[in-house]
Amino acid sequence: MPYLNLDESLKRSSLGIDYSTSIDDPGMAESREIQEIDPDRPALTEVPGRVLLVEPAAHERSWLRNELLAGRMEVSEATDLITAQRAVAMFQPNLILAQLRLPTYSGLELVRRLKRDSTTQSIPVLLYTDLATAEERIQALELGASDLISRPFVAAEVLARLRAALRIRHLLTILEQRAHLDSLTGLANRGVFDDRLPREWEACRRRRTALAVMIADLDHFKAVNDSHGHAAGDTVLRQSAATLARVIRTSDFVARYGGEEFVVVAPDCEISAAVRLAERFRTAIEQLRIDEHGDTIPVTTSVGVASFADLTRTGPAELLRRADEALYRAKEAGRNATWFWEQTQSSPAPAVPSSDTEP
Ligand code: GH3
Ligand code: MG
Ligand code: MG
Repeated sequence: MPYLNLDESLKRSSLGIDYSTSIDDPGMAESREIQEIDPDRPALTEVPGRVLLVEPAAHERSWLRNELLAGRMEVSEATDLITAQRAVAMFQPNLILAQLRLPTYSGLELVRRLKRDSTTQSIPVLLYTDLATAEERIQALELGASDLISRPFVAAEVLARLRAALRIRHLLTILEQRAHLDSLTGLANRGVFDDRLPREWEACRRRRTALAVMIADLDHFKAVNDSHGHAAGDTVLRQSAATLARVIRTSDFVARYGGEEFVVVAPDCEISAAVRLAERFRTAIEQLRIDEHGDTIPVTTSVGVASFADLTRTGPAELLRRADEALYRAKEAGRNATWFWEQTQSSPAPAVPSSDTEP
């Protein structure tokens, strides 16, 4: 049965998408990963628990481990803050159950460190101890611990609290991911693009490589809705998005920019490669065959691309403005065309139509 891979989600930080690592590891296409999340499956109680148990006393650890295993949790163990941090990296738990009173550094310090790190901050941490003071309880919650349980407790209560924390984390992950997702096409939405473009700009500026932006706008799309209905229009949008996701490189980022507009951010991409990408998309759209009640809906797109090689002189807004201006010129010149605007050009120019289909 497919289920939410919480480990994968948590690796992507509390926001579900870890932009800092995705820039260095641009093979990540979060829009496609996001679609794998199915909020209705499994029943929330079935989300698998991978618990890191942090307890210095061997007999306590052994008792809790057996109870967790009996509660069908996967368990890894640590005895103090240092071994716990190591285990977090190795085992990648989706829950941590830790004794408040650890040798050298306390459980509070463990919480502080985990919450400071974007790769671990979304892991729920439940602390427990014999007699927590009110001050400790307050501090634990303020640092971001999910709970501070006082002993004596029965194992069933600990398991119930762990499952509750897991359920909340699961729901938060879904909400975080949905907030980044265009629900019609499954692509990243405009908000993600707005965050992503300046980050890719910075990454390419540091590497001294070119950055390209492509904006595509379907031609006469209003007429598609008017002639074939809104549902058929939606199908065209979904298929266009899938086509675009297929023709880009894994290092490129794609989003739905607006109604019938899509945008691609292509790092390390000079103008000639950007134009080839645009032409691959334009020709793939031209060749789409979407049938509606026996009619084939004609679909074409106009595309504007811009690529800057020197990112020290200006900013991402200028790059976007040029891609948009190039798109405008493609529309003005009759549509179903790619126009481009390189940094050194004084105005946009039309691309020679290409039949290159290799990504
Ligand atoms: P142009 O070639 O100049 O781009 O013409 P156009 O008709 O594509 O552009 P216009 O901006 O006039 O119309 C865009 C249309 O896209 C109007 C709007 O109803 C439609 N649209 C926007 N979002 C959606 C959507 O989610 N689903 C559907 N079916 N239509 C949408
Ligand atoms: Mg438009
Ligand atoms: Mg349009």
